[in-house]
Amino acid sequence: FLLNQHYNPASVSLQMMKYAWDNYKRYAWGLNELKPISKQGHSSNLFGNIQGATIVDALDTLYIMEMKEEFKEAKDWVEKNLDFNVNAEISVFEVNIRFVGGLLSAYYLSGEEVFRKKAVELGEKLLPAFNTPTGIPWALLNIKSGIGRNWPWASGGSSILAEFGTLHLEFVHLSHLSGNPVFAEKVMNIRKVLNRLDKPEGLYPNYLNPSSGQWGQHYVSIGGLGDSFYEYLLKAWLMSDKTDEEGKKMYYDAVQAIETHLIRKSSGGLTYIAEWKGGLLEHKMGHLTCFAGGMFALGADGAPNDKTGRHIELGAEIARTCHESYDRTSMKLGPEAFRFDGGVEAIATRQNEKYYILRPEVIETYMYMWRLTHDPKYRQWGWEAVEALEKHCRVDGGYSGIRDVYNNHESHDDVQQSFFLSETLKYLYLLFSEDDLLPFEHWVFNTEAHPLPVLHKDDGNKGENQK
Ligand code: DMJ
Repeated sequence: FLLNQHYNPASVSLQMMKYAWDNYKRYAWGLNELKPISKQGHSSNLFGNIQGATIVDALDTLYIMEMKEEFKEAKDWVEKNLDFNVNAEISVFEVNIRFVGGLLSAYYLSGEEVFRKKAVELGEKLLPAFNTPTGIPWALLNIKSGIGRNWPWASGGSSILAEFGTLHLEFVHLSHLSGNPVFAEKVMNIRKVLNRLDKPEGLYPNYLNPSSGQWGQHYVSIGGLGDSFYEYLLKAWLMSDKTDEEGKKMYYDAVQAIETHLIRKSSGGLTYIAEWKGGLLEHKMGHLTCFAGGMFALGADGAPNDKTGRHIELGAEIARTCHESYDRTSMKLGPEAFRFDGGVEAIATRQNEKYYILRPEVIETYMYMWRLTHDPKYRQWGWEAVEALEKHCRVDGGYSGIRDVYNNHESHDDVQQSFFLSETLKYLYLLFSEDDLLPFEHWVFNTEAHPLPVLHKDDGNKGENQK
């Protein structure tokens, strides 16, 4: 319906946000997520019984899109109902990126004290996760008892790189806003542990045991289990106004190793990032890995040894490959993972890798590439994604994921993920907006697309309202 009207693309993304929000409000208000086909709430065990994930994740998108009434109702809900005094075992990573990140952004954008208070209160609840022999936090924490543990499936009782490595930005801001150095100390210690360890070929394995301080299985990925660790090294440096030399060095060293050992070109000329399993390459790239195009381009400016051009080029090549992964499906939406082996390129071959759950990474990369190059193809590719989302994911009660993007008929998974509102729709809106809306000199986006202000050396302010 939206596509028949002569809206500009930014206002189409706004209308999509309104549709996602209104349906959430109507059928699942106060619950974590919406089931848009069954028209009821969806609860994920990632948040234990903390409620309202969609509300907190969506706050800053509502604010940025100037949906004032909706922002106000979301804020009222947070004030009255967001409660962390619950007996809940939660994922430290998920709660940090969605709840702490969402509250911090809402605070910095709106200046409303309630968000600062709630963010710090939640940050304090997460601190017992760091009570391990090395200070590498547990993946799971009961926020009432303070007892932590790791995912039972993780190699040798390990914590996960992308989980403990994706706390840095939020925890630095928690210290900044609370005046309590403990948060920043906890994440600086994670780096210390990592820097003491030998890294196979300069790569970071996905698994690290928090008791022994030793790597688990030597599996390396720039997608699931690894991804946002690399993102946070770069963004920690950018968020520090480029003073965090340690973060900078760790990032560019890691990219060097990734380029040498994981990045490959297919015979059809598509650049991809493979996975590494104990020295052997699996020629598979996840949808999650597609964020790396934007990351390489964002980091290009500071790349050592005249590598700026190479990093932008890598960003462009990854964007192109990920666009191909969309274009080679019937629905023009990308699969969860695609392969470069057995005679295929950028195509999912396994049934359980053919789903699309409203993920943002490809659109995120288009947004960075657009801002950094202004090549109009990125807006065009973003528009193709809008058309596909409207055609295949929009249902009567909101937006739903798809089980098989190669099929001609939609089989919906009946979940409207909270990151669809916090990331996918925000990145679309930014892709079609002017560059001075949340400019990169002043803001970095956490891995859930929540903007956090750069802590400038000289201004000593708290960054509020630099929108
Ligand atoms: C989000 O929660 C974040 O982007 C995270 O870094 C990866 N997974 C989802 C979106 O796909």
